[in-house]
Amino acid sequence: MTKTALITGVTGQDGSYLSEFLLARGYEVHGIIRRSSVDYRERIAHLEGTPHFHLHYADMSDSMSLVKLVGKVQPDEIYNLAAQSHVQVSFDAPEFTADVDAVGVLRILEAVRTNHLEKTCKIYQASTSELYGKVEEVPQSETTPFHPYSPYAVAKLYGYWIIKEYREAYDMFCCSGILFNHESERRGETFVTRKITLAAARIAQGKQDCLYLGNLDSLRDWGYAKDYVECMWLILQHETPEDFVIATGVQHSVREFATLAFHHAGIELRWEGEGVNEKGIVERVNELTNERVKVGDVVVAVSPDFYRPTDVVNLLGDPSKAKRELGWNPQTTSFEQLVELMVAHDMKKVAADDAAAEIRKVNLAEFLEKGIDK
Ligand code: NAP
Ligand code: G4F
Repeated sequence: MTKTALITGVTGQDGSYLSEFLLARGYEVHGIIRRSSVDYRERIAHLEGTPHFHLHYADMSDSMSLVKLVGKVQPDEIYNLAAQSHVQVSFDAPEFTADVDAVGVLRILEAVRTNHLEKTCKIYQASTSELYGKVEEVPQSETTPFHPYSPYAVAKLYGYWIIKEYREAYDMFCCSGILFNHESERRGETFVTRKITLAAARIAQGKQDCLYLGNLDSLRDWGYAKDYVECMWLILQHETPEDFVIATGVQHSVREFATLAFHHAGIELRWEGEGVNEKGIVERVNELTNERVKVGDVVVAVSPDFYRPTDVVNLLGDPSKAKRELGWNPQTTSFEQLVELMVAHDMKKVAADDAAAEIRKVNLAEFLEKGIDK
């Protein structure tokens, strides 16, 4: 029997990998897109027009569009991935973040109930390690208390609890995957990993002088997005509806990520100074590095513009339950392989892009992340 899946957030990093994963398993895949003045659907462009892949206009802030679409598609599984997913942006747009990331989850649940699908349609909710926030223990597991530490995390906490509530109140098969950070070649360009891999590639090719970052000490448990979408599916195939932590169980700092990324781009870094005065300085370059890059150049600096009002600094997941009950391997792609594949991708991308366009992109990315009033 062909299964039908509905994915919200299909144009995002995870939505694109999940679409590929489900199509390969014979699913009929429907995705929600929202109207914008530019049609930027780079991550799913290769899927558009292929059989079994369908796109529909709707919006997480518009209940009626969701009710009508769920009724039309009659999904067996809904993957609710749509969100305003940038933590720093949630401080600038907290109300929008709450509407989409919190009430949006409720709208999906009610759309399923309104269409009388609550006994047949399973729902996956994209929950997050940000719920642990100002962490109360390390590592974090399914039993660790939550302490959300941003408007994004508070909105996602509502999503987590409303999923649990509908599971208990209406006996629905709805679950949260508490996913730790997962990255890829398709990661948005203002998340720290992709910002670093793109900048390392641009600097090595003489197209950018310096990368400005915020808190270099922040610790994350970084996995590969392509490995993580498998878990979303496994969670919905599990016999009983339960919540799962999905993580690698390995932790690194932003500084370590940057050191390794520059290494793969051909630049060895040494670090000098502390806090806002810390600098990443070129120690050695390989023979492929652009001649503009000299030993002693400062290529990484700290800018307080990228500090957050409250920052989550110690995330490390314990994936034991997912390993045991879902048979999932958290080490399919190691941290070292992840950094290498992201840098290799961005070295090619930057080489192919026109230099002037690259400089415009650096300026735009910094402008967008700093916010217009900073
Ligand atoms: P992403 O790349 O930022 O994608 C977010 C998706 O949500 C995009 O398709 C976006 O559409 C869509 N969206 C945003 N607002 C919407 C609205 N009002 N109506 C309809 N669609 C809307 O995020 P991701 O990294 O793939 O993450 C997927 C989900 O997992 C998110 O819920 C995120 O919060 C959560 N999560 C991510 C991580 C991680 O490390 N990646 C970890 C834990 C949890 P546009 O393309 O039109 O903007
Ligand atoms: O890459 P980030 O922006 O990701 P963050 O805040 O951890 O959120 C991501 O992962 C969550 C799962 O834990 C998801 F729920 C969420 O949707 C998103 O996908 O920042 C990572 C860390 C932070 O501590 C930040 O302060 O890196 C630090 N950082 C240091 N310099 C920076 C920068 N972050 C960004 N974005 N830009 C910087 O220049």
